Amino acid sequence: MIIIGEKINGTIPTVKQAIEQRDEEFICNLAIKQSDAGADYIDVCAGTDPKIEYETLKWLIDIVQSAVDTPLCIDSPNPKTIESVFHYAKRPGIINSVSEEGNKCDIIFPLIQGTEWQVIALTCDDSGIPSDVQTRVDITKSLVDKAGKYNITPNRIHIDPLVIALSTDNNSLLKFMETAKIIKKLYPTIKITSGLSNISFGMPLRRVINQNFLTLALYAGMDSAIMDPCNQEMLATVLAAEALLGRDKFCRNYANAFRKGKIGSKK
Ligand code: THG
Repeated sequence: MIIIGEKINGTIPTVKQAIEQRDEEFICNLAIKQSDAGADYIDVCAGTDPKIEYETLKWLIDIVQSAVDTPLCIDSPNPKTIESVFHYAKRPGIINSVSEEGNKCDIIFPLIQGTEWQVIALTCDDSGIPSDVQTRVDITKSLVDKAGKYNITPNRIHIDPLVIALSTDNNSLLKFMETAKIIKKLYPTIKITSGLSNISFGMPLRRVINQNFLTLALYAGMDSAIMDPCNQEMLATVLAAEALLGRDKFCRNYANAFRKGKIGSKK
């Protein structure tokens, strides 16, 4: 599974403080720790007031790139912000995200046309986040069609079906699995992605729900996830699930991660 490290996000209180204090070392450490833990991409999200989002995101991008070679996942709700910081990225990464909301597609797709950049596409539109499978599939089709006009092929698209909290919709995971199945049948090379913590909102023992969600979502064909790779329990769940699903020859990744102390070395 492709791991997108989530920890450089201004909505996390300690990161917000580091941003306010322009604490480069703190951000640098988060980049190195996630990269060492196995992050394939580093998500960078300013999470600030839109007025200072551009300068904050540029600052974060510069620090991450000075610390690690891991490609970025540029995370902003504002396509104009993404457009303005895009050229500071040294290597192709992932844009997080595009959707059917407003004019997002018209800005993001031309931006990555002819590049190796990938994009996370959320299944939402101007009427919000759908809770049913069919609307998610319909939005996916529309997004893939629009991307195709810029020669952006499905293998560069990660569909994020925007999982609703299980406490709000008891069929949330089942709908995620059904959505993933239909989308993969339509576009065999497309990727399915998700954040891993929305599912457990409002429930006790959130980590247990998150880990079980991860296992079942992997079985349903999830290809990438926005997660904390420094969370050893979560990383162990990824590696265990992949081994159990026959995606880890001789269980080598699982065994190596244990041997190197990436899993099982602390509680
Ligand atoms: N989909 C897409 N992008 C997203 C999300 C998504 N970007 C933002 C968010 N959801 C994913 N990012 C985070 C970042 C931090 C946390 C949760 C989601 C978080 N972190 C805690 C911390 O660092 O203190 C705990 C981390 C842990 O150990 O598990 O809560 O859904 N496309």
